[in-house]
Amino acid sequence: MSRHLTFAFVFVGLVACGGDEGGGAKDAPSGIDASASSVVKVEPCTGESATVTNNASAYIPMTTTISQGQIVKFVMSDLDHNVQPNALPPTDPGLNVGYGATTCLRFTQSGTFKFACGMHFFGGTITVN
Ligand SMILES: [Cu+2]
Repeated sequence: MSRHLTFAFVFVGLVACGGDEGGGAKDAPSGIDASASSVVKVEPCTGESATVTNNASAYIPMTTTISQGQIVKFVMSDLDHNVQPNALPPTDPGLNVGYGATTCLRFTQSGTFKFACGMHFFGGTITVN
C-alpha cells in the first residue's frame, strides 16, 4: 500500500518536471511548485526570530516556540546533521534542512512541527502559536 503510493508520487513528479520546459526558474527545486507548503524557505536567510543549531547528539534548543509567520534559522554544525520531518502523520514536507546547511524557514501555519536528524534520529520541535 505505502509502496504503491510512493510510486504514484514519483510518477506525478516526473510528469510535472516534463512540462517545465522554457521556464526561467531552472534553479528552483522540483516539487516546490507542486503543492503548497506551510513551511517556506526564506532566501537569503534573514529575519529570524529564533535559531536552532545542534551538537553531536541533540538540537539546541530541543524545543522552540514562535508566533505564526515568524522565521527560524537552522544552523547545522556539519555534514553529520540535518533536519527532516519526524511525525505521524508527517509534519510539513517543507521542514527540511540539508546536512551541514544553514537555512531559514518561515512557519506560516500554527501547530507543532516535529523533526529529526536523518542520521542520528535525535528530535526537535517547533511550536507555532
Ligand atoms: Cu545528526
